Amino acid sequence: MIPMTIDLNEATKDINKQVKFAVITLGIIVGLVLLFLLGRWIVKLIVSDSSVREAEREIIKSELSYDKSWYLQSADVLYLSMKGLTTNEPNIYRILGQLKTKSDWQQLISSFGTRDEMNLVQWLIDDLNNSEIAQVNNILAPIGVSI
Ligand SMILES: [Ca+2]
Repeated sequence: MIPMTIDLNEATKDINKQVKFAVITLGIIVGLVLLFLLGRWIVKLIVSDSSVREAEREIIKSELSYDKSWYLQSADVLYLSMKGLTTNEPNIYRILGQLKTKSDWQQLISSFGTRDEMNLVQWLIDDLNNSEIAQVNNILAPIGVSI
């Protein structure tokens, strides 16, 4: 038998169920995306921080060519040179060219720390193209490091 009237209560319940289902599904999808982004951010931070700490451990204080403020100031200049759409490559080459020892490089990495979830090496690789990275490696070669 085909019912001749529609039970409005039942129809409303059905729509409510569908809306509820859609909201829950959407909630789960948004939750998973947020979890993925959070996870990626945490992994990035851990990777960045562990290499900064590794650099810190290897610093030989007697092989530092400048006082602490120089590294901090240079780290700030490097950050400002890379941050944003454009990049000031001459600034980068000039500062890296002033490093005289491997400890200078490690102290610079330490002073730079993690900025926007990336350490100095990650920033350089992220910001420079291949020929600029090659140029940086040429500059760093005499002190025995590369990016
Ligand atoms: Ca940039």
